[in-house]
Amino acid sequence: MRGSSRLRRLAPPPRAVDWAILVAVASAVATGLLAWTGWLPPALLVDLHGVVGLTIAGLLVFKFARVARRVLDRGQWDRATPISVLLGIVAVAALVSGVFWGVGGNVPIGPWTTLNAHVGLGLLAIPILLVHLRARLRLPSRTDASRRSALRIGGLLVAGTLVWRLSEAVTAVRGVTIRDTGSKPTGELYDTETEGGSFPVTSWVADDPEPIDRAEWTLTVAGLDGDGGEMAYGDLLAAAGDERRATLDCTSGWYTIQNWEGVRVGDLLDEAGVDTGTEEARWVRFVSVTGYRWSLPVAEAREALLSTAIDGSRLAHGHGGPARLVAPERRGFQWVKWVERVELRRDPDPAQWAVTLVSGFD
Ligand SMILES: Nc1nc2c(c(=O)[nH]1)N[C@H]1C(S)=C(S)[C@@H](COP(=O)(O)O)O[C@H]1N2
Ligand SMILES: [Mo]
Repeated sequence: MRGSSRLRRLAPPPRAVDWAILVAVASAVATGLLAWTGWLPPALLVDLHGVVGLTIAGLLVFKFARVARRVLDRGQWDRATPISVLLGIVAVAALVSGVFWGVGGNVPIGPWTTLNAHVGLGLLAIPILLVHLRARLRLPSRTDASRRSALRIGGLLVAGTLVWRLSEAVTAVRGVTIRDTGSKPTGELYDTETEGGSFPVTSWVADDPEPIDRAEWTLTVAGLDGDGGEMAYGDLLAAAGDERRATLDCTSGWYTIQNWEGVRVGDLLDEAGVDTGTEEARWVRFVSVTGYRWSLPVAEAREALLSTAIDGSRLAHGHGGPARLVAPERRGFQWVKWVERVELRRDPDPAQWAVTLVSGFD
C-alpha cells in the first residue's frame, strides 16, 4: 500500500508516538474533568481539551498504521492484544463522540446525551489504558526524544489546533450556540424552550424523593453556635421577593436560562439571626432531604438564591420544590434541590463530591 508506506515515512519513532499519546491522554483527561466539573473556569480548558483530543486523533493514525498488520493477523495475537483492541475501539468512540458533540451533533441514548457518552467513554478508557500499559509499557530511549520526533509531534499539535478552530467555525456557521462549558441550549436537544418554559428534570442515579408536602416541610437555618432557627414554607414565601435571571447548566450538556424567584441566602441567614460576619464563618452548606448537598464560600452563598418559584409559578417537585439552590455561574449539579437545611460552616465539605454520586441509595 503506497499510502501507508508514505504514512510510515512521516511517522515519528514508534515510542515517541506512544509517549506522546500517553501525555496527550493524561492532558485530555485532566482538562476534560476540570472543565466538566466546573473545578476551574472552563473557557480555556475546553479549548485545550479539543486541541489535545484532535492531536490524539492524529497520533492514533500513526499508531494504528504501525500496528495494523499485527492486529489483523490473528496468528500474531498475544494475551494482551484483546485489551489493546478494546482500547483502540473505546478511544476512537470517545474521540468521535467528542468531535460530534463539539460540532453540534447529539444522538441521545435514553436519558444520555452524546456528551454523557463522551465523558463515559473517556473515563472507561482510563482503566483499559492502565491494563494495556502494564503489558506494553516501554520506557523511551534517547533516539525517541529526537529533534525529528519533537518537530513531527509539534506539527500534529499545530494541525490539531487548526482543526479545532475549524470545528468552532463549523458550529458558528451552523448557528449552534455552545457555552464555554460545552453545553448547548435545551432547545437544541429537547423539545423545550431555552429561555423560560420547561426544561429537563435531572437527578443523579437514585436521588428521587417522594413529593414534599409543603404544609409539613420546614427549613432549618443553622449558625455555628446553635443560633438560627426553623422556618415554615409560609415564612419562606413571606421572605421571598428576590429574583435572579440565571443559567442552569447541567454536566449532561444542556443549559436553560430562567427567572428564578425566592430569597437571597444572605437575607435568609440574617433573618434567622445567623451571624456570617465572623472570622470562622467561611462556608454555607445546602442540604437536601435526600442527603445530597453542596457548600459555597460564604460571600458567594450570600448572593445565591434559595428559589421557590420560576416566573411566578411555584417550583415543581422535579425541579426541587419547595426550595432549591440557585448558584449562578456554578454547574447544575451544585444547585441542590429539595433543600431542607442551610448551615454555616467553618470548613468546606470534601465528601460532598462523593455524596452527590451516591445519595438516595440507602
Ligand atoms: N438533591 C438533588 N439536587 C440536585 C440533583 C439531584 O440529583 N439531587 N441533581 C443536580 C443536577 S445534576 C442538575 S443539572 C440540576 C438539575 O435541575 P433540574 O432537575 O431542575 O433541571 O439539579 C441538581 N440538584
Ligand atoms: Mo446535571
